[in-house]
This record gives sequence, C-alpha cells and structure tokens, in this order.
Amino acid sequence: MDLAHFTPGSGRLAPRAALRSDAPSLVLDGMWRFRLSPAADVPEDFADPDHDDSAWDELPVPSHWPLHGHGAPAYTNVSYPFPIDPPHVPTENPTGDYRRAFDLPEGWSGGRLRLEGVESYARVWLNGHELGFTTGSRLPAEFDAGPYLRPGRNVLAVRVHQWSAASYLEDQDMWWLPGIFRDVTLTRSTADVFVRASYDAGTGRGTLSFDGPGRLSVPELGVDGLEPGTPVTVDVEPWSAETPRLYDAVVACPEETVRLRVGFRTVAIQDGVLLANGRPLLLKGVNRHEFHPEHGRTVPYETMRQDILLMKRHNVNAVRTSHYPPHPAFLDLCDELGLWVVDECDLETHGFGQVGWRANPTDDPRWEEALLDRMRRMVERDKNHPSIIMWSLGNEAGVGRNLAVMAGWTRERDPSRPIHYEGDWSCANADVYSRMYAGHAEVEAIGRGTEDPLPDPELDARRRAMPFMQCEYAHAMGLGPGGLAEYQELFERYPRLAGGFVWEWIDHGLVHPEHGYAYGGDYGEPVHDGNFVIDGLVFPDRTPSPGLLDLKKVFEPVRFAFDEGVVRVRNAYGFRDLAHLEFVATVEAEGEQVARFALDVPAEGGEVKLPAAPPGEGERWLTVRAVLARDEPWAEAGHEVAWGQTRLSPAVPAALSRAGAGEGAAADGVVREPTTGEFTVRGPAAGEYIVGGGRFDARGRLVRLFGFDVDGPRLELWRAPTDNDRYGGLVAAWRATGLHRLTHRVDEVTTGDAGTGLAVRTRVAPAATDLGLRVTYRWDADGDGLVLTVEVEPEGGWTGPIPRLGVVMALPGELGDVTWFGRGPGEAYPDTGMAARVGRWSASVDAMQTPYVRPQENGHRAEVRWATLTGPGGRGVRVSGDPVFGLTARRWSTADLERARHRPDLVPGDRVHVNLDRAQQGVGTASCGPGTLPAYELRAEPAAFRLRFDPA
Ligand code: IPT
Repeated sequence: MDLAHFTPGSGRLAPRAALRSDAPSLVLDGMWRFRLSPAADVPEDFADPDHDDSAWDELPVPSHWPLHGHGAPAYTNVSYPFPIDPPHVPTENPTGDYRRAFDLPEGWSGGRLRLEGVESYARVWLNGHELGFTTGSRLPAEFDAGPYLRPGRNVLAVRVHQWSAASYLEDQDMWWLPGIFRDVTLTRSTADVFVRASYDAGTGRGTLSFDGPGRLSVPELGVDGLEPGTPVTVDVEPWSAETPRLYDAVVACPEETVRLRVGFRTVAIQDGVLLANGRPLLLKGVNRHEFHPEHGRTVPYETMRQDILLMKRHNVNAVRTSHYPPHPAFLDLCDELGLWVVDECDLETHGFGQVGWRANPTDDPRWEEALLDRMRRMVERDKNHPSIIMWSLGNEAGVGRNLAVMAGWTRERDPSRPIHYEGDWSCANADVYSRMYAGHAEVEAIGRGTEDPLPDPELDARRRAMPFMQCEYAHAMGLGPGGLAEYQELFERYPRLAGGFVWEWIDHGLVHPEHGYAYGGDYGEPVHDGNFVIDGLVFPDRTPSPGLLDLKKVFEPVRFAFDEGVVRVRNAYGFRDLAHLEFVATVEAEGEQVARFALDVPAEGGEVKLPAAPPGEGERWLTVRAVLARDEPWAEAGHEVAWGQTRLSPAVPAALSRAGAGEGAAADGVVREPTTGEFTVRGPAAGEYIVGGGRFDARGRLVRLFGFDVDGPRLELWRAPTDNDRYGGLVAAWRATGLHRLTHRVDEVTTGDAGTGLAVRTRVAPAATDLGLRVTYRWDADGDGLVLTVEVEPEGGWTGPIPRLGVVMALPGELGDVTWFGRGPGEAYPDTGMAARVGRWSASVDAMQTPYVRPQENGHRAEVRWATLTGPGGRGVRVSGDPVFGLTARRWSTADLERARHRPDLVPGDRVHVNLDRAQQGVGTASCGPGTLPAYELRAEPAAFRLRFDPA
C-alpha cells in the first residue's frame, strides 16, 4: 500500500456543513471487530463481507487503539517520531483493521457514510467495495454508500494506518493516538446550508441570508420561507459570548428538514481594533486540546460540556481550538453557552523547524491540495457557528505559498471572519497580528504601536493597522503561570491589544496504573518530550489548578476599587451590564465574620457607599463579592463572578506582640499540657540549652518544642524546582552554585545574660565556593512563647536570583491539621495567587498539597499572620509572623519532592516538614515564554525576620 503520496483522499464527497437534519441516520458507533498489525502491507481480504473475524478482538468506536491495550501512546512536542523524509513513512506502521456488520432498516435506500475523525489514514470498504480513503484526522469525510448498500446485512471495513504522508501535517504537541476516534454514521442527509447572520450595532438590526437548497424560516423573527440569496433585515438581539442569544431556524429542503440555531453578530477590524457588534472585543481565552485522561481525544459529550461550564465559571470568554477543529458538538455548545471561538485548521509541521524548515509542506506545491483540502473541510463543516469569529490556518507550520492558497480560498468563501495565522510574523496571509509568548515589554510596545518594523514597508504598514492578540501566552506548566495580572493590565490598557489565549486548558496526563498520570517517556518512547504535555490550567481529571483560579480573578468582568467608605464598581463586561449580579459585602475580624450586608450597585456600575462596620478588635477586612442573582445556563444563582478586598484596620497586624487574638493562644501565661518540666527549667543543662518551651542541643539546634520532638528550624534557600525554574535555566545556575547542598557551620552558641536567650551564629554556604551567608538565630523566651530572630548577611559575589529565603523545620507527623490567618485557601507565590484572599483557613497537611502531575514546589500559603499546626486534642504549635510569613507544610522533605517524578513517588513520612519563608522567587512562565518579572525576583541581600512560636 502506497502511503507516501500527497493526495489527501479519494472517493470523498464535497465537504458540507455539520447539520441537524431529520433525514434518517444510523449511528455505527459501538463495538467493532478489530485487529492490529505491525505494518501496512496486510492482505486486504479482511474487507470481504464473509471474512472470518471471529478470532479478532473487539474495540469500541470511537476510540484510540493504544488506549485499549493495542500498542502504546507516544508523546512528542515538536519532534517527529519518525525520520523527516516526506512523503515517506516508516515501514513499522501500526495498522488497525476494523469490521462492523449492521442491518439496514426496512425501506432504506441510498446514504452517505460519514466519518467524523480518523487518525491518520483510513481506507473504507462497504460490502467488499472500496469507497475510497481519507486523511485529515480531525476533519470529517463522507463517502457515497448508496450504490453498495444492500437490504439486510451490510459489512463495513475500515483500515487505519497510524502513519501516512498526512502525518507530516499533524505534528501537534500532543499524544500520537491512532484510531477511529470520532463517530461513524450512515446518513441520508445531503443538504448543505450556509447561514449568514450579521448585526448592525448602529440600527440594532440583523441581516439574515443563506445559501443552500430549500427555504429558511425563523418563526421567532417572523421570517418565513426565505429564499436562498435574498437577505432580510429584522430587529434582533445580537449574539455575544456574554449574551449567547440564538434563534431557532428551519431550512425546509426537498428531501429533508434542517434545523439550526442562528446567532446575529458581526466581527470587524476598525482602526486596528478588533470589534464584535461594534464594540471592542477583549479575548479572555484559553487554548483547548481535546483530551480525556482515559479516552484521549475521544471526549465524551458531557466532558465537552463540563469544559465549557468550567471555562465560563472561571470568567474565560474565548477558546482557540488548538490545534485542529474540535468535535462538532463542542462548537454547538460554544454557540449555546457563549464562547468566542478561533477555529483552527488541522495543520502543524513544526518538526520541519528542526531541519531549518527544509521541505516544509507549507511551501511545497505538491502539498497544496492537501492543505487546501483541510481548510475547506473545516470552513465548510463549521461555517454556521456564531461563536466562531476567526479561522486559523493552523499552528506552527512555518511560512510558505500554500498559506496564501488557504487564505485566498477562505476569504472568498467567508469574508465575514478574519483570518488568523501566527507562524508568519509578516502577517502576509492574516488579518490580525498574532504572536505567542511575547513578553510584557514587547506586548506593551505593540500596544503602543512602537514595535520593530518589518523589513517590507508595505507589510509593515499592513501589520501596524492590525489588532494584536497572543494566540498563546502564560504557559500553564506546573506551578504557575506567573505574570498573568501584568498581561491583563496591558491588554486592558491598549485598545490595539485584543487579549489572548493562555496555553493551555488541560494537562494531557493519561491514567497509568503505576504512575497515576503518564506523560512523555512513560511508555518507553525512544523520542519524547517528557512532561511538556502537562501544561494545563486544569489537572487531567479537570480539577482546576491554582493557575485557573488566578486566571478567573484576572479575567473578572467586574472590578472593585476601594476608597474611604466607598467602593467603585466598574463594569468590565463588553456586552452586558451588571443587572444580573448581586453584591454582598462582609467584614471579618481576624478571619471571623462580624458583619454582612447587601450593596445596591447600579446596573452600569459606579460608586457605592459602604455601611460602617461595627466596632471591634483584630485585623479587619472587608470583602465585596459579585454573585449571580439568578441561574445562568452555565452556573447557578450565587456563583461568585468577582470579588475585592480591602483592609479596614489596623494598618499593621499585631502578630508578634504575644499571641492573643487567635485560636490556640495560651491564656494569661498559664502553661498548658504537655508539661514536661521544660517550661520551668532555665539555663543550660549538660550539653543542651533550654529557653522557655524549647530545648536545644549543644550546637544550638532546636530539638524539642513545647514537648514535641522537632528538628530545626534552620536556614533554607532551596525549593523543589518548578517546571518554570527548570526549563527557564534557573535550576542549572542554582545547582552550579550549590544552593541545593548548603552546609551549615556553627560558629558560636551563646546564652543571654539572664539565661533566657540563645544566640547561634552560623555560616551557611555551599561547598566549592566562597559565597556564603552569615546567619544568626536568636531565641528569646516571651511568656509561654519563643521568639526567633533570624539575621542573614550574604558574603561574596552573589548574582542572580535565589529560590527562597526562610527556615525549614520538621514537626511530629501527628500535627497534621493546619489553621492559618493569611491568604488562602490556595497557594500563592509572589507573582501568582491573585485568587488567594485574606481570611482564616483550615486544611489538613495532605490537603495543602497541590497535585501537580510532575511533583515540584507547591502549596505555599502567603502572607500568613499566624498558623497553628495541631494534632489529636487540638494540641500543637502556633507560629506567628512579624508581620507575616510564607507557610508550606508537607509530609515529605524538599529533597523527596524534588526526586519524585510522578505523584505516587511521594510517600508520606513520619514528620511534617514546615517551611517558614520570608520570601520566595517568583514563578514566571519561562518553561515557554518570559521568566519572572524583575519586581518578583528574590536576591541574596541582608535580611532579618522574626517568628514567634507558642504552644497551641
Ligand atoms: C507552542 C505550540 O504552539 C504549542 O502547541 C505548545 O507546544 C507550546 O509551544 C509549548 O507547550 S510553540 C513554541 C515553540 C513556542
């Protein structure tokens, strides 16, 4: 079988719209017979209707065979997993033969066999007659089955090759997953309909027309029996992602009746600004791959819906279908629930970049037909969706003549939607200037229109008149992404900036018996890209990661600004007012609610007076929340859309001046259980020191605290590297310096005059360098508590950032319950954690871990005023900051965390390891994109910080 050819298919019918028709159709999904062969040259006798397949396996359709025990998945990002020698493909070419018998219903005649998606090359036989073949994995193909259908039993046979010339066009960053992975139907529908529905914001009227057979009616608009090609203009409510108003339409064709939902909206570019319905359109988007942790790209309908609900609930308003057209039902849901969509063609040739783009199909006339075929099939299938606002030619396919062919055809077929393509920065074939991972400074320059010019003045002038978007930014790999708020600030400041799409929606971790979730290399792939496939805003099971919670905050459509006794509420929606929201304010003292009131906010926003809070003690915060007043199709009444917080009093929290306000504080100096005698002993015993409730060894190391065995605290600069730390190169520098292997030399242990204090002078330094830190730990008893002052003085020529500055200590494993007053409930780092608000939070140590698929630094709680770590009976240790500290608690050490490759590698030990940080280095997004912004970098500088320990 020759798979090394450029032709995209044969025997296929002209592409047409995905439509809901009343024409009979037969769903052929379900169990098929299946046989996998290691190469393509298998005899074709299996297509014979009488072929004996009784010894074959069964395989569900739709599915990917490697996820059902046949072969294994493989992950590469940019690299092709086979030699680059187009159009040739490997001899080792997993080939799946599928067979399915079905009974034709009585009275049935004619019909089309429709395959919604097969990866990557399918040959199709009906009753032994070859109907043709198709490529273009995430695009439909239809074959005329009519001539070969027969009454009663029919046998369909499909041969699927994993590799074909078409594989060169499908080098997307994802698992290679062959198979019939979307639905198969036999349908008698033949109609094609193209509905055009625009909206004129000036008149408030919509214009409707259509191409196709039959007559169009929209009863709700009084449109009845409209003929093709005859526009009609009527009063309508426009469609937007915020207000997804759809009208039911019917097209009565001679042989069938087609039902559609029409949305009126107009996308335009004016003065370099992207507009929808005459208003600026700010894309708050995400890149979505189709992914399910068990089913791969065969995504159940309910999961598609869940994705959209999750997006909407997190203030996402747009989706780029990276990097191929999704299942058609997903787009129906986008129309219905409201998301702006950039529909992307199934085209990526990224791996040619690794050979200097030699022989790139994008620029080779022999591939023109195949590339155009993909574009046509996408546009024809999806043209009726109001949600789709741009067509994307593909992703990372380099530059070349075939792009012009794709764009040219598309412009003619559908002039109503701008064309997107990022891979050619000259924008020769695009209508918008799109980039990926541009840093903040460059985005700002583009916003101002002061970007570097293109060499060609004509192209430069064209591009300068274009709106700008980031089709990918803020790489959500592992901990992070950092820098979201700063991007959003720019997008909102400059009208030319139309926002963008965070990379990416979901971690593609496949359920794995040993590793929990698998990533590249876990199936023994010789070429792979490790955990680069784990870079989503939701974990593989679709639990939101902290990154998504931050994104929700940054994307909020309502903004609050506080001033003396007032809050200014700004409507940041593009297409609706605030009438659908309710506003609730609460006042908390030390995290406990002391007042709650409703706020009357005008629908257009504005300044609202805040009622006076009742008098009282403690650090007080006022929180305003905007929640849905009524159910929306995507969330229930009460769902929080936005919030803001302001501190009422006092300016500086009184954390260190004797614990008093919080839970677990020792009352009036009375020492509580356990009383081991340590509380009363003063002064050094043999080989040890005792200060208040703490016992120290001869080297000044705290070994018992309030009767608990402890270890430390001592200085810590290290953190288990994040993906951004690693891929951005910081880790290499940190390791070269030896920050992961600090030595601690004790120079002097002295006691204070009254025997109540201890000073431990040390030098903390890595081997093989003269860099170091003079660190003094000063311990003072204060009532029942102990105050630790840490003074740090760097020595030598420190350059570059350090991971963290703080102390680490180990507590008994039984102290597994944590309550803190600070930011929460989730993790926060200097440039993340916008979602973390000030309050009183409780969680077990186990629940404080963020389950990043590839373990790394996580779970840091920021700006903690005080925290208690307690065990059975509520006894334990309370730590207070001066005024705040960063808190991390885990059942494994940083070294264990760093060693782990998958979650199951993390085995709880018998200690709780607690980091009490003064500061951490920001997170950034350097795994792909800019690193930490300078404001969030941590340097080795002289520092002093205090912590107070009390029995809890
Ligand atoms: C960019 C790709 O478009 C995207 O598919 C993904 O691979 C991402 O990188 C990394 O996760 S391309 C890159 C060269 C910027």
